[in-house]
Amino acid sequence: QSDEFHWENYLKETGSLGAPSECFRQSKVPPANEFKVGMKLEAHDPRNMTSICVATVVGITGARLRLRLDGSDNRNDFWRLVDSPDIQPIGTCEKEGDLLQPPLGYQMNASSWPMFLLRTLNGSEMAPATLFKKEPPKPPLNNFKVGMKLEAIDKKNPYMICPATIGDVKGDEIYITFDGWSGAFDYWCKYDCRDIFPVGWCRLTGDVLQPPGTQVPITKSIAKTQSSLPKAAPHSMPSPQKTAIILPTQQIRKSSRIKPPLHTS
Ligand code: MLY
Repeated sequence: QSDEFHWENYLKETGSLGAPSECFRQSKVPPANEFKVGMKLEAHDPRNMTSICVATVVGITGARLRLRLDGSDNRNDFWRLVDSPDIQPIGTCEKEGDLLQPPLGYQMNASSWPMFLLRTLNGSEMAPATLFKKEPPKPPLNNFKVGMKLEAIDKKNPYMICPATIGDVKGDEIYITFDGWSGAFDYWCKYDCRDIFPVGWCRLTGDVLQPPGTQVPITKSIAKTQSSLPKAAPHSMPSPQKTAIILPTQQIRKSSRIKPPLHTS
């Protein structure tokens, strides 16, 4: 279909480049996802990272698992890569002399936890250890540059992976901006954050890549002309992505969604 998102065209249209895969803490070949819905594992409670809980795989999306903590409700699902250090096989906790904890917001009486645990694990399918992949090493340095494109998790809607641009770089931190969206979803993270991926990640893993937003026009990168200018005080110039040059394809995309004006006769 013609209005589908294609990185190749998009990079050309925006005059931008994808951040090199060596910039990311991700495997060059994405890890295989061999988990199945219904399998159980141990996971750090995202709302209380020091406690390790039982989780069930409730969905598979690319190299990620949609997880739900046993004893919790369905409104606190979270997503983890199969090579995330936050997940491990059932039994790991016990082997290390720890106890599996009830999740934050455990719905039943705390005294019922030991029996609940017994019942939830009894007869369940436990994900075998071979499905858990080793976390890739950190790249030694932050090599991201302003203007580079990538795929990034929208932390406010963590099932979504979206086209994004490096908006700023400060030491080990990078600023993730979402293409076509006004700043509301942007965030700072470490360069070795596991929530960001090189261009093409979703195509390789089979995860869903969202199309860019249509809130603000997609702008053509002028990073080259910027860097050739004499260095000015930081923040005295608009950042490259904020300089609006509406691209033809974006106009087409927008016009197909334009609502009729209220005063039409
Ligand atoms: N329902 C939300 C989704 C916004 C997602 C923005 N991400 C992709 C940057 C909304 O429309 O506001």
